[in-house]
Amino acid sequence: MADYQKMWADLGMNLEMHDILCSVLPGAIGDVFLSQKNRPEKMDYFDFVLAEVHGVRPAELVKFREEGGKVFGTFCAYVPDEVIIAAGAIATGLCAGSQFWVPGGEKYLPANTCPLIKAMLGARFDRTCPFYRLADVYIGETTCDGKKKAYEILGTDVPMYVMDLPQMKREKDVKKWAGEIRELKDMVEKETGNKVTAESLKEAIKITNAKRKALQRLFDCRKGKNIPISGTDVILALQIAYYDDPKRFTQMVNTLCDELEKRNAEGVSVFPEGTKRIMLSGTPMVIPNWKLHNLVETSGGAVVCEESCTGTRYFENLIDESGETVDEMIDKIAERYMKINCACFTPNEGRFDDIIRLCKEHQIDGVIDQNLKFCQTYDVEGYTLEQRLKEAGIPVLGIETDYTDSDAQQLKTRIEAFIEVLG
Ligand code: BJ8
Repeated sequence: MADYQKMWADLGMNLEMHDILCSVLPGAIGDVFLSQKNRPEKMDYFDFVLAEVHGVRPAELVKFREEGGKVFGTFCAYVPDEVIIAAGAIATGLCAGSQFWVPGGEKYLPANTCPLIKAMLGARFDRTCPFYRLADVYIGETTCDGKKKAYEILGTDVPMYVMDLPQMKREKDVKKWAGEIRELKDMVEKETGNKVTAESLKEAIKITNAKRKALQRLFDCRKGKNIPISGTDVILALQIAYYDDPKRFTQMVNTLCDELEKRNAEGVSVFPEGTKRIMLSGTPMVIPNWKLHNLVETSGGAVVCEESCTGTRYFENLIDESGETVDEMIDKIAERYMKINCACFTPNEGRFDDIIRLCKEHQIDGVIDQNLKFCQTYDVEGYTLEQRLKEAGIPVLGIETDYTDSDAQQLKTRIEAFIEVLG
């Protein structure tokens, strides 16, 4: 990584501790990404963003703020970036996927809390992540109980705004979410001093829909027998989606897709013929959590689909672009976001239907349903998911894990055995 010491110091980061975090990154990139054979050339952009993860994009955000711009940090796929973009601000993901931040979070939270939540608090309070320093306002949401309560603690250190997400999907719930988005708009307008107009919101919807279409195209490239890209590379792109400039990201994903479509036409695959096609479903895998992808793809499988918020839940369903007034557009935004099937909702039948549909579309041989330790909603939902997949004749392996490597060998053995019985 280039020298960003001054920027990090100016952001009030703990430089000593941050150096430790940065020192492990080159090794991880080499082991997980660069060691893969026959990678698409256009992954070079995503490799660069990863290598400079705490440098290039934070520097852009610093400049944006110096020019008077506001940055909003988000933690969930339900929070609509459109409203933030329409107010001339920047949205950046803040979910944390490294064990490095977990002990810091455990100073504030019970040990039996989901690692994603513990890492969120560790990243903020240890002052080792520039994105957490750069966001002017954090936007939380009432999804799982752990996150809700953690936002109260974060709110002691940073301006925290929480959206009240319904837990059911009746018509009145969609209306309620539209009301929450209207209030978010008011808050963002007040913070930025900019008005969200029909023109700016229409443009923002076009920007995010284009991003969704590019990601759908990327996943479409993985539906045929030929596998032009590893799941390990795809998960990296999805993780970067939460941080990068949306227009640039869309362009880079489309450029990657041009190469992948060419590879498919020419039969260029990153895996030998007959490699078992795996779907990873469940809790999100946020940067830098590549643990399961790496395990599956070094155990004889290929990940060809992710049903998660770092997967299809992030980009499926476009926003209907027919709205003309701000009010109409907010209704359309709410309708689209309420189609995301998170296990925080009850009932959540749509998620089972989605997974079975995706299994067919991606010609899946087996599903690995991953649950981050202590995530109750996905854990409990795993029971019904398993039943549904069995009824549909799709083999499934349930896995519970965290951000440590302590279970890696045991998981590898289980994954190898699962792939072997897929025949
Ligand atoms: S829409 S999946 S991004 S809430 S894994 S913190 S649920 S205990 S991340 Fe999520 Fe939004 Fe749902 Fe997606 Fe809680 Fe579970 Fe941890 Fe989770």
